[in-house]
Amino acid sequence: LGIAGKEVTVGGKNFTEQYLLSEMTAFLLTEEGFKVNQMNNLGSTVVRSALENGQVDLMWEYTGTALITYMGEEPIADPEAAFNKVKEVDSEQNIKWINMSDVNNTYALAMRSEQAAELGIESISDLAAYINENPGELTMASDAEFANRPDGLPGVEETYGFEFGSAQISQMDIGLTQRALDNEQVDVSVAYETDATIKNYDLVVLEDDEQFFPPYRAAVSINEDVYEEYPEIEEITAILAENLDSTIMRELNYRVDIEGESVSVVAYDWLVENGLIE
Ligand code: PBE
Repeated sequence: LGIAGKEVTVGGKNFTEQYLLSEMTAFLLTEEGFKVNQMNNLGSTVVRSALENGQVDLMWEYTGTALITYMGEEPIADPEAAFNKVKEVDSEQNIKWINMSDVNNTYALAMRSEQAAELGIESISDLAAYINENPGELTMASDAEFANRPDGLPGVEETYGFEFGSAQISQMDIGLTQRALDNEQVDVSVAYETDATIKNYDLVVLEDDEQFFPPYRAAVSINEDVYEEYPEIEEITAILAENLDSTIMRELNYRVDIEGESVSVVAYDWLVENGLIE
């Protein structure tokens, strides 16, 4: 650190929003004279380990993910309180949390509008009741993380009192789940709140009537030593936290996932359009 000039590694996960956040952060840091490396396309626990062991210096992480999946804490419904809790717990890990945004990328369960209406399913409670009356009938598309995380399907099933058998679950990339649902290969799919694909197909998001899913606000988690060496990173990344929200994020995801534009172009255009880089 420091000897060869300002250099940092930005980490990111394996879905469009994360590629965009990583790319925007890299553009902004580069503009401020940093040499930026990127380690993208990683699963949550992998990128988290990389942050813990110093291979990754900073990344955009979600409060709910850290709280429940990394820290094993109870969910906290209030976004600020959740942010304060992850800050507190991670201060012991040499990780600092800064710049919580209004981007709330929570998990959701989606169905085709028509089938949901036919079966009378509007909420996850309705789904649970249907599955309990008709065991083994409905199938589900899930990415590997949702199928296994405590804040994913196992927790949903426990809270709502139902179970998809393992034969009913098709695991696939998150980028494929909505299409599988639309194609009638499955009846239910995991979705991310900021996904562009929900509105592109005729899908409904089931109401989380037991409020199982906590807030998943995107915020910067950063290695404490790197932060102390380059405190200006707080102001540089604040630009994103101040300007992004779930609606904007969904539009940017839409340009990549539905319109097929590249992550770099979408990230760069948006920063320029908003006067955030020259
Ligand atoms: N999420 C929804 C997941 C993926 C999208 C934010 C809960 C996560 O990365 O933790």
